[in-house]
Amino acid sequence: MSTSHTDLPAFTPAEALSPAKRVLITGAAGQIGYSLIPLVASGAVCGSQTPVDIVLLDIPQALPSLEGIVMEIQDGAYPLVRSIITTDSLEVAFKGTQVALMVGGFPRLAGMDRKDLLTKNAQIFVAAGKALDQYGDRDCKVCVVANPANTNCFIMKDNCPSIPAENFTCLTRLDHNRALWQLASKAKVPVGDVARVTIWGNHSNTMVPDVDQALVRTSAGVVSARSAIKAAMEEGKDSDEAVSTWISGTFVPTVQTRGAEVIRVRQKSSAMSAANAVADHVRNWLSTVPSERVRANDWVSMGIISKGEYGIQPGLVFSYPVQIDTNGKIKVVENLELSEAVKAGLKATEAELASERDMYFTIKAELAAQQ
Ligand code: NAX
Repeated sequence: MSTSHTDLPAFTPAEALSPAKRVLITGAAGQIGYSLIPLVASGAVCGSQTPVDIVLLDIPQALPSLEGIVMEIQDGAYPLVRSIITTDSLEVAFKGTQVALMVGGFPRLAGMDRKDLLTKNAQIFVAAGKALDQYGDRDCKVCVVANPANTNCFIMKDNCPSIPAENFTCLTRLDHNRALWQLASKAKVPVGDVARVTIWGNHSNTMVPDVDQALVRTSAGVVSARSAIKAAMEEGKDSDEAVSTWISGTFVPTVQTRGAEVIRVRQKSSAMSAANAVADHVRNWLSTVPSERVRANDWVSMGIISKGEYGIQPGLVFSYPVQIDTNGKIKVVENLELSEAVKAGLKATEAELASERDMYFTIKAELAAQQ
């Protein structure tokens, strides 16, 4: 085929694109930021048809490094990127923000206990919540990544009364994806042939990975996870008891402690898979392209503000199995029959979240008394 230089290139018609979104990434100069920014720029986060105005926030010392990242975004020549801003100002960062990816936080240093860590991060998320309340888009969608993710999300909402509670979420998709892979590999199927796994509760070691409702596509058809695991086990070891032992003794602790294991092996935390999980979480929620949403008759795990589903205290940010309609409305999958082990796990992870929330209320009172 020959191309005449007088023919116009096939530029994407403007009407083929969705309205642009202003996307804030906090902690943009950090490890996850470096893996996440190209995913935002390429459309893997907000959807492949959605242009983005990218806003990168970090602390003042990190601004020079952000300038280098801006050069790299420019050099990526991403067709969806309309503009790039770097800042250390909350006002600039949150002005008109439509998607807030809250990655920046204070790391756990040697000798810090949970309350010290929560105090440092509470200050960051109180300020972020207030800034979003004051400057953000009224329908801004929030995904909190920085740990303690569920409670940081709780704190942000507590300081942002003007934006609906259903817009606040935290990331448990990395745990969900880890569970998918562990189950697929045990059942000896590709990961895309696994559906309906759930992560319940806190993004911490008390999370409850649950495969009781999971389905696996095998050569024998679509079967329960337990049947698929049993069929893939060595002959003679393929008992129901062996399946239960693998789930409680290998699968659950592997998923719960995977983050620490990656640090042990890689000597750095799991930034690439975390960024990929943020992309999955937000794209499934916000993309305008149907194939980029949650698969029909499947679900994903998200930390959301509980309305009391499954007996959890309302207001806690709790990871549930969710489906998302075409308007981006997140709905908990209800009426699942839970095993006694899962029910007990839910109580324990709920108790941990309630204690983190109460610790925050103490910190809030102490901060108020100092003013
Ligand atoms: P890094 O320490 O590499 O980056 C954090 C960035 O945040 C730094 O650039 C720092 O300057 C910035 N920062 C600190 N205070 C800030 C503030 N007040 N405003 C804006 N930026 C600020 O950590 P990274 O590996 O990127 O991890 C980021 C967070 O994700 C951590 O809290 C980590 O624990 C959490 N994670 C959460 C996961 C989840 O599934 N929810 C999994 C991955 C990760 O562990």
